[in-house]
Amino acid sequence: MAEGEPAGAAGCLEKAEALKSQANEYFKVKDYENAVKFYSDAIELNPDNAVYYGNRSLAYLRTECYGYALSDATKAIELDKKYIKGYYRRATSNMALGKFKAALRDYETVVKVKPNDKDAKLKYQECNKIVKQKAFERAIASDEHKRSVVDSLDIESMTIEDEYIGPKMEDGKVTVQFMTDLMQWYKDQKKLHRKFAYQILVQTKEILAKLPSLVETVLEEKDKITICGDTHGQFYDMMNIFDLNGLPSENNPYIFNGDFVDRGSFSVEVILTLFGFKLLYPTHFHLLRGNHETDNMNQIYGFEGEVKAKYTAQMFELFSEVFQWLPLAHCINGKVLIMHGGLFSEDGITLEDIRKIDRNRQPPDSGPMCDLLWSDPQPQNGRSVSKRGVSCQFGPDVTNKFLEENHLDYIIRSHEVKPEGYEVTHNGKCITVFSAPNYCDQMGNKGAYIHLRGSDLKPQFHQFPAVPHPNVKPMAYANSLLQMGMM
Ligand SMILES: [Mn+2]
Repeated sequence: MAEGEPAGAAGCLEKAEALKSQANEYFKVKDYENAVKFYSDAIELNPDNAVYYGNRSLAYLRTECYGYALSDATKAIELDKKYIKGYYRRATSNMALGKFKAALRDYETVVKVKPNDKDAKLKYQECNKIVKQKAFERAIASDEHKRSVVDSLDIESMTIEDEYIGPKMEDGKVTVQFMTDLMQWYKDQKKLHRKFAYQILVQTKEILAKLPSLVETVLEEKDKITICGDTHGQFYDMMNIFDLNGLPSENNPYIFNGDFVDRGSFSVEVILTLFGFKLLYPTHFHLLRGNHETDNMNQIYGFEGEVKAKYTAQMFELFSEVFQWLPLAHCINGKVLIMHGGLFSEDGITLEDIRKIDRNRQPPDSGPMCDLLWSDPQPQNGRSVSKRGVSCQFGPDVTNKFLEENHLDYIIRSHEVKPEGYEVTHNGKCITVFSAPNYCDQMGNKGAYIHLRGSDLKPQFHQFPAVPHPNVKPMAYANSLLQMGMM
């Protein structure tokens, strides 16, 4: 404290420091919401301390608010050009947003400032590798039509070794027996033979490619359907859903609302089980695309690494092709619309616009396809900049207008972890459901799924706790630059 400064200001700075310490305590026990709140209070009292922004940026990173994390890190650097953590955090935010070149610039700065720092050098090299690989991928992608992996596969000639005692498809078909065996096999941490994995992928691609971008189904008076949110590679929790709610069947239909893979380290098990059920019950088991069924996300959040570890890079490419055919939205009885993210950055989008989306691609940076996968609701009216740095946040007035114009009752979306596993907002018109309990082994949230009955289409919520899983940590296959501890 400089001498002669008024006591009031000193008191203010002291108070800000106390708030920061409190925020740090919340951060330590992973209460990121309160951490953000207290860092924000500290910033209000003293807006010139780079550390407050740097710390809040980290709390935002942990809650996947990459847009906010990015702007806080930028502010921290503005306030203190020598604040190294600011550069790390901005780089991490950019990595998470798939902006690898921007991330590289920050790692470069750190290496220049701290030439003897081994960790900084390692991160720089790792990021540089990704930037070069991306440039290479762009170069080959421009060669006219990309050939499908399917054309270069010779599944028939893949032999099943005598030692293999795992589940077997029958005449190339998924059966109830195969699915039962597969789930047990996976619970025992065994690997499905690559021949069957490829068969599942090729057949799933064929089925999905025939579906429209907006799937429309009818739920009869007496029927019930179960809607699940994000599962994120938490295979054992997904098995628990089937234990509690029954296996999928024609009498027990399901919708899984995207984000099947990444983060959780049993993503291969989750996705091949889901695809298996899609093949077994094509009209009673529905899958929608999430923002994690995309190349950018899979590259950093673990799925690509996991497929390469358990199978091959070629198989990952085929997964990517299949993901591109996942439908983007599902409408039940013309009244309930389901999508992974939410509504749109502009007014006037109709169901017909969704039907017309040419979805067989990586999602663009903006527009209706991007919004369906990425947007979030907000409590205040209107729209605002997304905390994630992609798409937008939409208010209750936006939801009302969209529902009225399209003669819908309400929307169900996923995409955000909620303490209770679900959340009802926008006067009951916007429902969030999330089915990965204790997300990433650290959020302490419940999971939930929703029952809808044809008779009234009223959502009934069912919550469930996390179950134990074998000792493979979440993010075990993720890019090292993003692994939790390194942030
Ligand atoms: Mn998501």
